[in-house]
Amino acid sequence: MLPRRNFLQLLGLTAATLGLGPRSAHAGDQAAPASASAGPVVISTWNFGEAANAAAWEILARRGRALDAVEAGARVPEADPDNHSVGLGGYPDRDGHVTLDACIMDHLGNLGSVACLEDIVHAVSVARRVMEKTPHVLLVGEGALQFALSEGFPRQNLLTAEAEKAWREWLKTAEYRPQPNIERLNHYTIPGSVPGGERNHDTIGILALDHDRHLAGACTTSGMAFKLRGRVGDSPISGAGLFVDGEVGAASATGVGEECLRVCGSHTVVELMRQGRAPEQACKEAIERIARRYPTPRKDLQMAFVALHRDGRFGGYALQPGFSYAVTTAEGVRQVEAPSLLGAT
Ligand code: SD4
Repeated sequence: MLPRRNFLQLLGLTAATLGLGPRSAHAGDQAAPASASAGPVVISTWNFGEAANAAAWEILARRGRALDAVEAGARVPEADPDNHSVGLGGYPDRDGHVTLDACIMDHLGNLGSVACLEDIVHAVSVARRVMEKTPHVLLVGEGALQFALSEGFPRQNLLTAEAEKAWREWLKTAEYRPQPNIERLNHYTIPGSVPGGERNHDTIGILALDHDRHLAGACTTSGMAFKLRGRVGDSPISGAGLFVDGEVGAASATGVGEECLRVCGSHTVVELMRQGRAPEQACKEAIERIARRYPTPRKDLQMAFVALHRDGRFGGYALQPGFSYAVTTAEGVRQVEAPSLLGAT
């Protein structure tokens, strides 16, 4: 009988292609040597992520857990009324209700999520309670609210005057049309606002690697502005808006959640890393999978992924130009403009 290794070689398979044993290097690994960190690292979607990263870094720097770090980071935009796609101040659904989706996951596959949660600012913390205090992984709507209240979370109206004004303005045409990078524009309330300007914020996907080399991730959002009542996006769904595998890496998504859900986007990214792709390359291939559905390039929708390998490498990739993510390491914080599939066309 052939030794197992020779048998696999006969089939053209290696341990790395099977996701076994040490990962072999992919071309992308050499292509992006700058995107690595030897120590702890936290990355989060969009330009506002720096504030979230700072909260996460405080925990990582004192040798705290990645899980605590991503929760602390995600709570920053949730509490920010100027951020119109997360938590307090999020744009409502078309009937005027702010509904939140959130998810948190650790390196051991522990997972908690809430979807369509109303009246509670810190959806990510409710998701963590679901993970730690229930035998379930996902609570929705009224049940999620009742659970949150029973856990002592304060009830609060999340519809700010500014978000309500934007909603009433939208009602005049009531046209539901997701736009690329709307998160960077906030054009409903900040006329003339510059993409990437300081008051422009977005849904957050945040991934961290701690001193113990443990990974965790969180994702929290109020979803697409003026969505149909009851609509749930990718953010609270494991494998779509967020996925963490402690043996491989973590990934998170932002953009039009329906596109991500169709391809189980974050799971795809992690599986590609398992097969040896560098983080950026893994994100690129997931974006290509989304783009392939359309015979002509969709310039009107944005979808992006960020990924963090357990060895400290990270990367991101978007469908459209205009997506950036914040990276914090011991060297400090920086904003990385992600490459995009349609950037050159
Ligand atoms: C959703 N993916 O609910 C979220 C929204 C988002 O940047 O990420 N916006 O579809």
